[in-house]
Amino acid sequence: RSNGFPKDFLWGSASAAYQIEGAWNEDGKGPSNWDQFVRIPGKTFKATTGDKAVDHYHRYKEDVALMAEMGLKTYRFSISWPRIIPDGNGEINEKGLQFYDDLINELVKYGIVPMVTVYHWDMPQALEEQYHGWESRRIVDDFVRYAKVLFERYSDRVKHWIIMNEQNVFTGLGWNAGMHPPGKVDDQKMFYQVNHHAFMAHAKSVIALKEICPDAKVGSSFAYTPSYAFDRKPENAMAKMDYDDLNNFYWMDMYAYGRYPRAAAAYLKSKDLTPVMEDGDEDILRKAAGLIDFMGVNYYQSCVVEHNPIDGVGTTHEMNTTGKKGTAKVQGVPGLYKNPANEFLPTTDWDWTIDPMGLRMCCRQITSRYDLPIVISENGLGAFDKFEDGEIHDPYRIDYLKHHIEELKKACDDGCRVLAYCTWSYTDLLSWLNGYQKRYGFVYVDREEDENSGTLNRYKKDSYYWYKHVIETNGEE
Ligand code: BGP
Repeated sequence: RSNGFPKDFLWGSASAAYQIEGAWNEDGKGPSNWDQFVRIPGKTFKATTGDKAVDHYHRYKEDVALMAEMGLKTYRFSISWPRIIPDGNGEINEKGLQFYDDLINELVKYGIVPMVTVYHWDMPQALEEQYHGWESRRIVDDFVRYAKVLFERYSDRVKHWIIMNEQNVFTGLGWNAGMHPPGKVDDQKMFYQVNHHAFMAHAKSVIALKEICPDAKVGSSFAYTPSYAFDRKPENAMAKMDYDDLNNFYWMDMYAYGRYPRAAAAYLKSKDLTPVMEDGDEDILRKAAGLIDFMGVNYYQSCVVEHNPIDGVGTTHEMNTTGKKGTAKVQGVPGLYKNPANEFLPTTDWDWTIDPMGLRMCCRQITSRYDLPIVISENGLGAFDKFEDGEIHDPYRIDYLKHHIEELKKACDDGCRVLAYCTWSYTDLLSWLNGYQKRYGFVYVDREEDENSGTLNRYKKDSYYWYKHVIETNGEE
């Protein structure tokens, strides 16, 4: 018998400050690492910036009204650190705090549950200049101070908190692939050190939140890419184990258990990559692990893992950021694994594998390894949309989401405790590396790469009406 989604299931949608707000230098906001990074020629698609983004900063009321009309149960958004503390560790900017007060109040007015991400990648640029941001241990205290400002101000109305968004992505692209700030390439040693700092920032923030607001629910969101062994050759099954330990469990074990997978720790030691830790860190990490309420999962795709010889392929420093299908390259870690394409699954125009069952597998894996509740904090399809006489027909997006929701329902029937499902994204927004042409929203925004293009007006896509119905029927349709 199918029970389906729980009655109080949180049907939601998500965004991040830099990708929607704009108003990059208004009301006292300081510059972020992303404000700086997008200005380096060649770093992002057509050097698109979030200066104006989709102007959510000025249009938040209109956006929230559209959410209310849709019947959205929860809205996940992030807070911009440089809006709250412009130089990262100095004065607090009341106007920045006020903006999120207004947004939260607007959501609460319509009965939409606010789900807040503390860090979705926009760090005050001043911290980069003071001590190289995440590379320095000093960031931990500055981060926790910032997080506490948020908890003290908003936790009367905000009960769902996500501390970190995709720590694996911002560190991997920032210190290995050179595609996110600070744009470092193949700096493995620093990659693991930076991750230790981010784990400490996460852990100390979790502990602080529970002191300030014991009934808050907290976790971090992980970009989970579940894997398949290439075939039944034992060396490929072994490569899959290496992949999972180093790419998935490395983060999730730390959030859930406060320690690294043993095989990953042993690998780091053998390569002299073990991060420097301070006395007491392990206790703090374990304490926070005991306090988290859920595992946040951002799911887009699965991957294939094949053994990779020592002289095999390494990290790609290029990605398909144009939407020209078939331009993505295979990447891997020499001596361990590589990730060839999966010929059994279709792909998006940006070469992301489409695999709805992978979402159910993520939930099953988390349930058996950690037995934690799960928040699906992102899932969605990036696509080119066509605007025709005020209408946007996006059956491909409906199809993508429909199949993922069906698999999520099966995960619930399997006994996984799924609390929420947030699509990426609510309105169209800036895709970090792929510009505005890669669209994810239920709500179309009239703009292109050029800052002066378009009216920024909002239009409902077909998927908007479809998701409204999904919510009304609690996922039965
Ligand atoms: C996740 C990020 C989001 C969002 C999404 C889509 O990694 O948390 O911020 O951008 O991916 O990715 P992209 O914009 O690269 O298509």
